[in-house]
Amino acid sequence: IAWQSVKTYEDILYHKADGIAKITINRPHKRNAFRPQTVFEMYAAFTDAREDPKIGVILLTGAGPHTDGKYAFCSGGDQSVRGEAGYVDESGVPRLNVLDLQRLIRSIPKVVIALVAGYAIGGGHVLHVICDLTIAADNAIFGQTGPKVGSFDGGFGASYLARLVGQKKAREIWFLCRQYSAQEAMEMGLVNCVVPIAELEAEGVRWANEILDKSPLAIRCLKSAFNADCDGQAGLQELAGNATMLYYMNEEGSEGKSAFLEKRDPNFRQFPWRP
Ligand code: 2NE
Repeated sequence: IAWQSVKTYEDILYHKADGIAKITINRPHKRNAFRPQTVFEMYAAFTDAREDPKIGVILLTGAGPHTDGKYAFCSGGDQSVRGEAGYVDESGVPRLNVLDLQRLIRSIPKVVIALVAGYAIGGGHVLHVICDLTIAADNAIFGQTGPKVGSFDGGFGASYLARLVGQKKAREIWFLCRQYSAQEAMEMGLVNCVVPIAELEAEGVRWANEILDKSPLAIRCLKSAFNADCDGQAGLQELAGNATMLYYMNEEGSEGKSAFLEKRDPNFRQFPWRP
């Protein structure tokens, strides 16, 4: 696949090719831990991919290996910039802006696939949990560290994780802070498949291409339907927003707008009351 660089960032790489966007966290010296700047850049790249009608699938991955030979997807918040009330950006403001990114990944009406090589730990683990699908390399290592390092993610990081692996396993993951192999992750339903590290990206592209052959509107509605099951009113808003979009796209919805603009009464009697 002939990746084209979209824009140069400090902490991430952003590429596109043939309907696929690829966002790579590029801080291998920190096991791809994110600082606020990293998250701002990821948010911008995800927003660009969302707005691009040619893009249907977004791959999220981590650069590597580092010079010590180790791989990482992401090791969570950069503890070296953690201040009194979050992770401190260059202007000195502490924030937890990864929570905004989590919501964007979850609600973006395209398929987001995490490609995990090496560590997916802490807030980095939550990022793969949020993605629609996860393809793990055989060297992937999964785990939460919050209670060990004085943090926790009680949002999607706890509740959605429990939807994936069940309550008992999710509590084990958070309360014991163990690390799990790719095979263990597969057995607990945390990932979709495990492939040799050398095949990770190619497998991601293969899955993306299978998805790109499918109906964009069907995938869009399915994603929001899966979200609606867990996301309360925000989930219903997404699902209903798609219903509104489809209504705008058909003749019956357009009749209301046309009648208003043409200063006439709408003729809704021409449309059937379907069973
Ligand atoms: C990821 C892990 C298990 C890797 O271990 P290992 O032994 O392979 O590497 P090492 O030596 O620990 O790390 C290599 C370099 O990366 C830095 C380290 O400090 C080290 O730097 P140098 O000594 O070479 O200079 N590094 C790794 N992770 C970092 C991090 N998160 N922040 C800053 N520097 C990091 C091992 O490194 C590990 O356990 N990392 C910490 C994982 C962690 O606890 N993450 C934060 C969880 S809290 C969170 O992410 C969060 C949240 O809970 C809620 C909201 C937002 C964020």
